[in-house]
Amino acid sequence: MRRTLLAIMLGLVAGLGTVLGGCALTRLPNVPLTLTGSPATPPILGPLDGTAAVASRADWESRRVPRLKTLFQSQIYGAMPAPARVDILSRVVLQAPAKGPIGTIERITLAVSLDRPGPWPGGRPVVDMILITPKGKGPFPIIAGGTFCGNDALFPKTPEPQTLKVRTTNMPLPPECGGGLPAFMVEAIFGKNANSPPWEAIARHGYALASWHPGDVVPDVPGIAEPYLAALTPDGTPPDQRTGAIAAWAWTLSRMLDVLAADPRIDPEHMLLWGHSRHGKAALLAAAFDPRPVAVWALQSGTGGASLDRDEVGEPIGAITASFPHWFAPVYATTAARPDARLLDQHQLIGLLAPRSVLVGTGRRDQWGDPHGSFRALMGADPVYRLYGLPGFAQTSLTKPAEVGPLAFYMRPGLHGIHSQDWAQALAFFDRTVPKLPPTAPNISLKP
Ligand code: GTR
Repeated sequence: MRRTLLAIMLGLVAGLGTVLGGCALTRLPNVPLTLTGSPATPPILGPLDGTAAVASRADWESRRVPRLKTLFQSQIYGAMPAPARVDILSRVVLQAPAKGPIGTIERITLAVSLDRPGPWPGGRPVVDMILITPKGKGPFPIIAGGTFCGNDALFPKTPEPQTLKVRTTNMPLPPECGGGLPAFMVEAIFGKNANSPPWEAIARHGYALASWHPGDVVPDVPGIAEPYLAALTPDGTPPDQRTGAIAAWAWTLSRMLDVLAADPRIDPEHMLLWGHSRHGKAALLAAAFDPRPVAVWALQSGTGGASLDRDEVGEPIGAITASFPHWFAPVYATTAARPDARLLDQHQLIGLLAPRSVLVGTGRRDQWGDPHGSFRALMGADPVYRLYGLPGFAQTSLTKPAEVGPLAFYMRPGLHGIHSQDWAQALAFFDRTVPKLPPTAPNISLKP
């Protein structure tokens, strides 16, 4: 009882902090509508760390891609955990609404096998993945990603809550997700889709959705995350390159794709990733290391995501590594005061996704997320796409996303959050850039 009261009080304090933070943020000014800042450096095809400039697409793939993957691990995100076997512990069909476009809602609980036991209950990471498929037979293209408050928050207004017991893991949720802040306030501050993607609209566009809580694998709390990170770090990794939480979450996304790719209802050729903010960083990193996602939508992913870091516009490296030391390899913090020691910037991460589709979303008052730095990161990645004979980043407006090519950017009004218009942009982008199978059910249309 006392623990419950304590949890409620902690939730209220966290909730109040969020409200006050949200109120302070509403005073942030808009960023300009004309681009500011310098081009991304180093040039993406230029010399890197003593190696010669990239001469061709084959040269990019055989020499530069492996070098960049090594450097992103050793300089920023820490060592990626090794691929691992995934076991399906259970599949439970949850009741789907009878009306509307949803066919099934299912909870698939996965366990990932590691070489040695770690601090998770049972010794290995267990993930509750919610899979929502449209009506019809499929196979469906799938959009996969994590949400901040996990699966309980996915169905806020469902009339049959007892049928939607969506969590089996005992890993903690952030305190502000424990009921401290009523859902309507979360939506008012962080947007209608802050915790719950618009799964009906997604299904109407013909996509399945896979959702999970990244805290199931690494709790998003400095200090508390460390034993989990230590357990995921490959043997022999230098301590300053231990796996960071973003790398761990990215690796888990790949383990989810392992399961989804083997599911007959899912089209393995059309798997897409999405993520907001810290989870947008993880979605980009996952696709940089895993060739299977054909498209990524990163919303307000900022520093360590789709924004350039070297210019220190938006969230500085010193600030992000002080607040969230568990997200990155410890070595990343040491470059905060030494911009010259940095070999990389985030346009090179986006370049690793070529030739696949990338949509970068930003908010005009989300200065911390650095909208202009994200636009310049896409410009910096463009030459790699051109090696593939693609139009690259064919966009000049900061607000109107490109209508051709695999790279696009948008800047909507407002702050940090996930609004219906963000998902509308993402679905329009996915519909445009990801050719889908013809619909298998007569009642599903692929267009809005
Ligand atoms: C902020 C952090 C950002 C961003 C954001 C989020 O506090 O500074 O880098 O990731 O959290 O994930 O909502």
